[in-house]
Amino acid sequence: MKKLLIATNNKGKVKELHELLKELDVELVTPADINLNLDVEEDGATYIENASKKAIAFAQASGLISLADDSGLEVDALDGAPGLYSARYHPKPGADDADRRAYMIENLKDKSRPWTAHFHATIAIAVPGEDVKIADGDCYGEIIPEERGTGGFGYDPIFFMPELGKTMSELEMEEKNRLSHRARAVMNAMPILREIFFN
Ligand code: ITT
Repeated sequence: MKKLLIATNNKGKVKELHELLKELDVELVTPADINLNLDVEEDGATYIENASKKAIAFAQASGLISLADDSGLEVDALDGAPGLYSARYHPKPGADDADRRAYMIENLKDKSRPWTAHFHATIAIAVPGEDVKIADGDCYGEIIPEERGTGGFGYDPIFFMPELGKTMSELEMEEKNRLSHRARAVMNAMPILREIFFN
């Protein structure tokens, strides 16, 4: 069976992508499965550049078809920040997801609500020796000042989805995987993946 490497070091993404990519019916492999320890510097100016860089680096290091995700949270009252820099959105090195959520709320507290925001995900697929293929997805909601829920990762506990009356952390994984930016990006990537693996 052909293999697809889920090219990310983020455990939350690995879990979600594993579920989302199951229906493709190829063998899914994580960096840990093949003892691959690779940290790619994310110095691109766009999600596409960073996702492509990660997918290419993992494909080159493993020889496997590789799928990377570059994503972020864009908050309107913060002029689209942290966006591309969502994983590093804190002045102190060593900060974790909880520190970043608290920092975001601190930066928003004097701005009028609702704090509308959206998640964006760009997926890049690298086939060794071929051009990178891209797909993306978005998910709209708002930031709330208190944490709710225990699921997901990153900014999920403060990302509220008004039409559901729940934060992303309060969704079952199956529900997040129908509605999220990453779910939409994977859905848009499916025809590309089917072409790569089955044509
Ligand atoms: P890899 O590069 O190894 O994939 P990373 O965490 O560094 O892992 P990104 O550079 O794409 O990945 O950073 C995206 C950040 O955006 C992530 O660390 C979270 O803080 C946030 N984020 C992305 N998707 C999210 C989601 O579904 N729920 C909550 N936060 C999310």
